[in-house]
Amino acid sequence: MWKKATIALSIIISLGLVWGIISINKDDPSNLQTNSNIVREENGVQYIRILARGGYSPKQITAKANMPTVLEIETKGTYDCSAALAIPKLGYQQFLPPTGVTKVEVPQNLASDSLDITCSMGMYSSVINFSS
Ligand SMILES: [Cu+2]
Repeated sequence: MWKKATIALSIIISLGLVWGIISINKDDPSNLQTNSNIVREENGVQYIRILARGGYSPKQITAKANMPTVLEIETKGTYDCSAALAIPKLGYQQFLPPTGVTKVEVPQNLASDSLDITCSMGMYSSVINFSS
């Protein structure tokens, strides 16, 4: 009798966990983005759009190397620490507004290899890989 109850309980808990994982993935905004609205070119400048909310998405981006590049960091009701943005390679550290788009220029000579974007505590991150 006890065993049956325990089995039933663990099935219910497992279903709850699975459901939780599925709904977390549904909310992941990177699932809705396509590459064409992440990296785009306009008049010889490369723009890279990153969403900061509960982390950064997408977490991996491929962009062109050695091009004048502008990051557009978007916040949308962002009250978590992903609003405390740090880009070590640029010596950049800034608190983003809870909602808006913050532009960060990446000089052409630094648009090479890779560029790490993190929260100031290093808990969340994203990386841009520049390929020539
Ligand atoms: Cu953090």
